[in-house]
Amino acid sequence: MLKLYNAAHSTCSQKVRICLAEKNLPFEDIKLDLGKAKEHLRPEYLKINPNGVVPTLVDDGQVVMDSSVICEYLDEKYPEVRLSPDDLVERAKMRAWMRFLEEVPTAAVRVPSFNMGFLPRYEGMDRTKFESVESDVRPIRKQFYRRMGPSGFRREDVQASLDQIANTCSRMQAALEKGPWLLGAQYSLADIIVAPLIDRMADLGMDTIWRDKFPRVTDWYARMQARPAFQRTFYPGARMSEFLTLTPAFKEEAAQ
Ligand SMILES: N[C@@H](CCC(=O)N[C@@H](CS)C(=O)NCC(=O)O)C(=O)O
Repeated sequence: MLKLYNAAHSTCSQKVRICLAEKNLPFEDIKLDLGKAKEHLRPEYLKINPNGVVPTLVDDGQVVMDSSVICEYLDEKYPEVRLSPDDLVERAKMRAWMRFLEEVPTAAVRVPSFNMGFLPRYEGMDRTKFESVESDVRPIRKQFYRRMGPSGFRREDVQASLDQIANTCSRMQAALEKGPWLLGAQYSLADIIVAPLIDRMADLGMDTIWRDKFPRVTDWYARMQARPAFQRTFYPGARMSEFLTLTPAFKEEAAQ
């Protein structure tokens, strides 16, 4: 039996949930509260994922971490529904997309997400308290939280993130010339892994980044949203805007 430790709104969890749904794999859905309860930082969870992040997959007692790694693992272990090309060169292209998506937009999307969604949690907290209860308790995110601090990322940081997301959309627009998917005819893990990032930006009201400039991204996103696996992943409560009051700050940069 597969077990997935995850959070409803976590983009990295959503990547794996889409993959599981595409493959019709049943799993035990273990939800962790990443907010007040910080269940992902408890000793019992850190034993299985020392990074203190979600998702983590446990397959028959074996732990697999990191969303992209989990997706590749699932695709290799359960090949009935294939989400990777057979051709080695095409598969290398998919992996190059995956590395790019981890390095560039996955990291970039965190910045507006935190500024617009999570910041109200820290309102009125001084830096010393913030560092002891929020940043320094996170095994791999201490520096990220310190950079944000209790009053949020600076405008330059937000702008740099939005530039990286625009860069991602520009690459998608070029790749989708052959379409309908990033690798052409073949729907793959590359589409799955970028989908929650695009969905988060849309949820934050920042689809202005691609709406006029990169119309193939708009069409691709509509194709993604029409897939049953996407709909199963984004159940009610899976979007930030449903449970947080988003601060409108920095929206104007996206519109430029
Ligand atoms: N490289 C990891 C990153 C996972 C990650 O950053 N997860 C976020 C949610 S999307 C998290 O658990 N954050 C916890 C925190 O900020 O303390 C993966 O792809 O699984």
